[in-house]
Amino acid sequence: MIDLRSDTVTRPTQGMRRAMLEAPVGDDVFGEDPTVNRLEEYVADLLGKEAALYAPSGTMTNQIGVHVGTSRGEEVLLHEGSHVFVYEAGAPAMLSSVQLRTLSGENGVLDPETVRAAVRHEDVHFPRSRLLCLENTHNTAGGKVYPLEDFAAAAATAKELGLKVHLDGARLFNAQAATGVPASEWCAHADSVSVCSSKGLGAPVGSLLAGDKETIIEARRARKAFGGGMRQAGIIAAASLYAFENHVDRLAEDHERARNLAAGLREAGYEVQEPETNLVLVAVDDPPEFLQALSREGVLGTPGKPGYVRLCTHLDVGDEEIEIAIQAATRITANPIER
Ligand code: TLP
Repeated sequence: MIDLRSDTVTRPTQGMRRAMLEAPVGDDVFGEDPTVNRLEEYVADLLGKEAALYAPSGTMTNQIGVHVGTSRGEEVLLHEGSHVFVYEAGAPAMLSSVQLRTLSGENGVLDPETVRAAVRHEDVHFPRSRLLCLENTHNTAGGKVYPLEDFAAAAATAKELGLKVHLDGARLFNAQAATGVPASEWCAHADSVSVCSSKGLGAPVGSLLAGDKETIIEARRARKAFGGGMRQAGIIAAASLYAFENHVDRLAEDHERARNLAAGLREAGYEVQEPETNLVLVAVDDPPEFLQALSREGVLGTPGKPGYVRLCTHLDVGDEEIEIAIQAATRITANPIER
């Protein structure tokens, strides 16, 4: 099977496994795991933040970001297709008792005026608007980069109106690879930033939340409350550290393969959104049926935004797999699915 469902499906490389085997460990709840401490410092530096916190998943680091950025009963503004809203099982309501207000914007980008119009004025009837969540790259938009200027403008408007800003940067290094803009440039406009080592960077598990020292002290408490305090976590943190040290630059290869996949599918007659990073959105009449047909041909994908399927390139697919995937999709167009 050629698995293009997500960049989360990768297996640890030999080098990564060796780093895990050799990692010095300690009890991280006591703050005594040298590998976790090294990882947190490394990522904080990389993102230009004072501190960072290691956690099991991007969902958890996003939810910790929501938790430390809000109080009970407040409102979070975010794009209607954002991961925090669509794919996190209603966690902001469950874990932080906050309300979400979704906004529209092309490619996951929020116009500053849309943000301004959504911020509530002080009135006893209204929840207080407290946090703006932005996502880069934007998953449901098809891996679109949030242009730095637009990001800075939305964040500046939020701050002017007294809101904090959280960045879901699960694939932030894909944005860096696609544009040459250092990840830290986006982070400079956010109070908290979540990044994942388990997406394109290829680690088996692990995300980090970065921010100023005070934010991360609070985040550490929230991580414990959410059940994310881990003990000899260095054994897995070593994989994340290896991923950040070795797999950031190679993301450009995934992007090139995504472009090749898009070109091949177009040649086969599909309508494909031009990928900016490693996610390819293909328009099909009936996504579930198409995915079934594709899987019978040995290729896996997932549903994308309505009317699209998503195919994702990653560390475990090379040029040959991309070629095979194109051939598989071409066979399906040659034999239209019966309805
Ligand atoms: N996204 C997964 C699925 O949950 C949809 C995927 O396959 O793309 N933020 C963004 C933008 C994400 O895409 C994801 C994972 C997360 C956060 C959550 O990360 P995990 O899976 O570590 O909780």
